[in-house]
Amino acid sequence: MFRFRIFSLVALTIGIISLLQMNACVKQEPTQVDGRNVLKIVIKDHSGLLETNDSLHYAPVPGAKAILKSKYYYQAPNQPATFTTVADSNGIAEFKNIPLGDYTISVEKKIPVLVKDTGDMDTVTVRGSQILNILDVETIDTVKTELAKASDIVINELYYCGPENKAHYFYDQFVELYNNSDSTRYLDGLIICRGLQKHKPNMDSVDYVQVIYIYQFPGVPKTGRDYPIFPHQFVVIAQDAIDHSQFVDTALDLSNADWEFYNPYYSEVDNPAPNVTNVIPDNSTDFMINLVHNDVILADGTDYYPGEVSDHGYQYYHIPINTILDGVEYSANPNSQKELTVRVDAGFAGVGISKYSGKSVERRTPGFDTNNSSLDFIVLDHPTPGYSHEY
Ligand SMILES: [Ca+2]
Ligand SMILES: [Ca+2]
Ligand SMILES: [Ca+2]
Ligand SMILES: [Ca+2]
Repeated sequence: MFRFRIFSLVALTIGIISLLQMNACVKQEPTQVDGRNVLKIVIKDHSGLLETNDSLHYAPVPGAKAILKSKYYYQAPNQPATFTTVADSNGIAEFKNIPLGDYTISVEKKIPVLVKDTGDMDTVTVRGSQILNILDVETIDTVKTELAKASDIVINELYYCGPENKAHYFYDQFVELYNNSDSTRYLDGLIICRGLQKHKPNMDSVDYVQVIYIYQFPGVPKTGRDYPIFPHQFVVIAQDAIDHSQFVDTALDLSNADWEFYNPYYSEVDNPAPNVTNVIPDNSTDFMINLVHNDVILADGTDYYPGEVSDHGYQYYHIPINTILDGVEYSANPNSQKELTVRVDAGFAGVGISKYSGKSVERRTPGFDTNNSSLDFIVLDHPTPGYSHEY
C-alpha cells in the first residue's frame, strides 16, 4: 500500500515542485454520535517539502488525511472508534461530535516530488501523530508532519512467546529482518534493541526512544559494506543459533540461523553462527524479550547515548528517533498502554497471543510497513524463520 522508492534527502530538497491542490474540505460523519465536542487540528509541515504561508506563518498541509482513534470507545471488538477527515486549505482538520476522552491522531499526505537526477515524478509521504486529550467543547491542537522514515530493512517477524511447553523454555526466540528493496543493503553496524517496558507520559514529545539492551552487527555503521542483505532476503537472528528441539521437542531448530545474539559479558556459548553482540557491559543477559508485551527497535547504530539510571542502578540508553529504521511493539492486550512512541509504531502486533503458545507475528506481506503494527502484522500459528507465511 505505502511503497515508495527511497530517495536521498539531497535529491528531494532540490527537486520539489509545488503541486498542492486546494482540496475541498471533505468531512465524514463520525460513526458514533455520542459527543458534541469539536476538535481542530492545525497541521504544520516540518519536512521542508512544503512552503511556509506568509500570512499563516507556517507551512500548511492542505488535503492531509487525519485519523482520530479513541482510546476508550470501540465500534466493534478490538476496533477503536475512528473518525476521519481531510484538512482544509489552511491545513486545518476539523472533527465534530467527538466524545471527550483520550485519542491518538495521525495525519498523512502524499506529496508529489521531482526526482532531480532522472526528472521523474514520484510521491513521498509526510506523516505526523500524537496523543490528544479532549477535555473541552472545543479543542485546538497542532500536529507537525515530517518525512516518514522509510527504511529498506525492516523487522519482518518477531517470535517471542516461546514454544508450547511446561518448562518455561523460551530460548528459541528470534528476530527476522527483511530487505524490502531491489538493491543490496548492508547490516554493518546496525543495532537491535529491546525497549524499556514502561509507559512514559513524555514519550511522544522527546526525540529518543529508551532501551535496555543494545546488540550490534559487526562493521562500521552507515558506511560499512561487509555484511550485505540482498534484495528481498530474510535474515534470522536467533537468541541462540542451536537446535532447541533437543531440549524441548516443540521448540525450533535454529541451528541454521544467519546470526545469533551473543553477550560476551557473561559465560554464554558462542555457537558457529556469526554474532550480533551486546555492547552494554552492564547487561549480563542474552537478547531475551518479554513473552507478552515489549518492543524491538532496529537503528542505524549511530549517536545512541546513556540516559537515565534505573532505581536498581541499571543504565538505560537513548536511541535518537532519527536513527531508527524500524520499531515494533507487541502486546497480547490491545488496551495496554503504549510503551513505544506512536511516531515509531502507532499500534500493537501480537494481540491475543499467550505465553508458550508457539505463535509468532509477521508482516502481512514481506516488508509491509505503515508504522502501525496493528495493521501491518498478523499472528502466525507457527513461526517462519527465514521465509514468509503464504499470503
Ligand atoms: Ca545468545
Ligand atoms: Ca556465534
Ligand atoms: Ca516501521
Ligand atoms: Ca518469517
